[in-house]
Amino acid sequence: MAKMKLFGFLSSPPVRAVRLGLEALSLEYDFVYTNPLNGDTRTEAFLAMNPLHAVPVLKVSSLFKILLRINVKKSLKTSSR
Ligand SMILES: N[C@@H](CCC(=O)N[C@@H](CS)C(=O)NCC(=O)O)C(=O)O
Repeated sequence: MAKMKLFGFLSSPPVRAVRLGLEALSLEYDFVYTNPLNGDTRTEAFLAMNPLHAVPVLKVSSLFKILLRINVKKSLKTSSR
């Protein structure tokens, strides 16, 4: 599975929250320094990932998305019992 990529900068509380979550789950990821104050979120490439031009953005593989979906469905099933 391709390594996840977290786009953001560490002064951003939402970016730090995602980072904490990834670290807590011991998930491997690459951190891609992306600072909205420098215009990094207004590039064509970034806007294709997030038209709202904000960080954090977590880029994951299609396989990870499928597994996440299965896990969410499983959790919903379990919590409705
Ligand atoms: N609702 C978003 C908000 C994210 C957000 O506000 N990010 C700020 C940095 S803390 C940002 O990238 N702002 C740049 C912009 O909106 O252009 C979340 O919680 O993930």
